[in-house]
Amino acid sequence: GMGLLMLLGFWNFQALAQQTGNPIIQDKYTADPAALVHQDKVYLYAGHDEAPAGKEHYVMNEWLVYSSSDLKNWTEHPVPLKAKDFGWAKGDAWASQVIEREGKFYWYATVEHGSIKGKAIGVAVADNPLGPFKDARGSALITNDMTTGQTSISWDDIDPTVFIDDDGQAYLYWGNTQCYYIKLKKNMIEQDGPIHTVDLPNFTEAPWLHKRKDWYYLSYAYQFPEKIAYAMSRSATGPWEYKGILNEVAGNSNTNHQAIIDFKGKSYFIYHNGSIPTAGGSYRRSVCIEELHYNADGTMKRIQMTTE
Ligand code: FUB
Repeated sequence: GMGLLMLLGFWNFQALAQQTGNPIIQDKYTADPAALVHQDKVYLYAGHDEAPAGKEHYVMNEWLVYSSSDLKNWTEHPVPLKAKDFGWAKGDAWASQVIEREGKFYWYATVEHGSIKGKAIGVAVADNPLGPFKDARGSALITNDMTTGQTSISWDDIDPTVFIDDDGQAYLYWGNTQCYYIKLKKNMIEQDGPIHTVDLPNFTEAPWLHKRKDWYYLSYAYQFPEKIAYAMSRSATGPWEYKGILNEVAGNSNTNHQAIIDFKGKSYFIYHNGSIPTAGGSYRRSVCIEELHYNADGTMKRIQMTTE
């Protein structure tokens, strides 16, 4: 009797572990997830944390791409983009996001600029979600010089999130300490109009813009160590109403960085933590996925993390 019960309990546990499978990538350290749903698959783009155990700073030279049709089994594909594929960049494959427009895939990515002090945002393009991606402009889309005066830091031009509204207008939000946004031209590689600033409580970095039903959501890394908080609006440009914390500090990592998607009738929150033993941590992070639930009023329920 008891033995059988324990065995059943063990099986249940195994099934759960397989189902959630966090962290979803365990043979490499992955950070700053961005996800794209395209033709019944999810494409996961992540920075590759390459810092050896004991090195407490970022070593990130390239991004990785994975695909899945069930969010359980992930296939890794060849390295789709490296920081130095932007000829004007010095390195640092920080946070990024990929979006499709008219059969082309545009990848907005943070890198360290080679000649303008500080971080910058480039855009690469491919004709399929796996790449290979190529620099679409030959120059940065956003550089530190363009936002000087807004903040005194050289790393405020990081963490792009891109979104195309129902009317076809594309927006790029980004920032560290200060959140910014611009409109993009239809070609997706040029700025259309001025840089705007957005003020959000305790904004650190990692904005992610998404829409569901009639609500726009701007989620972001909040304070440091980072929680994920969010605001809602009836438009892609605000005004934004702060709604609270969506996810707590994720185990053993100072940063947290989210992607939010709908896939096959469910919603998901994709993020990173530092949970891989024994070297995992702030500079050796791992991507995880949780189901996300919305309330009837459009607000999002707090994420229940299945690993720490
Ligand atoms: O991974 C490098 C930087 O750390 C990202 O750009 C930020 O969002 C934070 O995760």
